[in-house]
Amino acid sequence: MTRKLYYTQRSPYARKVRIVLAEKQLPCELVETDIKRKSPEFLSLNPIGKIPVLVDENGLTFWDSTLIVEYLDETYPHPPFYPRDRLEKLRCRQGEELADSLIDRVVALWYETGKAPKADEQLQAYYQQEIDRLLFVLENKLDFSSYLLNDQFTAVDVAAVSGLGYYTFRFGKNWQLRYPKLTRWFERLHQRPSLQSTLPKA
Ligand SMILES: N[C@@H](CCC(=O)N[C@@H](CS)C(=O)NCC(=O)O)C(=O)O
Repeated sequence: MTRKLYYTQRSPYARKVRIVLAEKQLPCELVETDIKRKSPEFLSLNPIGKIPVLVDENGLTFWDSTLIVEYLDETYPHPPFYPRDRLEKLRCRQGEELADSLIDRVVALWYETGKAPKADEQLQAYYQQEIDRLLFVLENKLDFSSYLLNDQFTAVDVAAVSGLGYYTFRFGKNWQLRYPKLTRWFERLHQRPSLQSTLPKA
């Protein structure tokens, strides 16, 4: 059976999984999914109705990007995206959660920006403030290490670069004027084929 990922091309959550699949060199059929009109087949895979959803080569179904990344890492340990030490792994999961909340805020800001007939400016300002606060936290994480958790490319970097990639795709590169360490980290990560092959497209 072919491994399948239900996704949308621009989704930053799905991009987390696509980066990990590419880094681990795991072939996967990508199934573009209409999340505005969800098919009964798709809802039978994920009753929450969100992408990404992974159906593995044995027909096992997983959803939620973080759980899929963890499943892939445990099943195909090379290269690793979580530390093996229990407490270090929890710290990594926590960092990933922080980066996921950046994704949540960027997606919410984009949604609010395009809202007809009029966006709620107060809400937009709130999301923007939250994004700036989280970027500052991430910037400070690069004070003592070359990646966000330690000196290795982990699930924290995967989630954060997917979030920042989506922020850049929707709102441009202005954030780079304020966050020099994140900018260097972002540009360095984008030299990887797994990042280049998963860029969101207009
Ligand atoms: N916590 C979920 C979030 C996934 C998510 O929100 N996906 C969006 C697309 S970027 C979605 O499917 N939205 C459809 C909906 O909410 O109806 C994960 O990490 O997988």
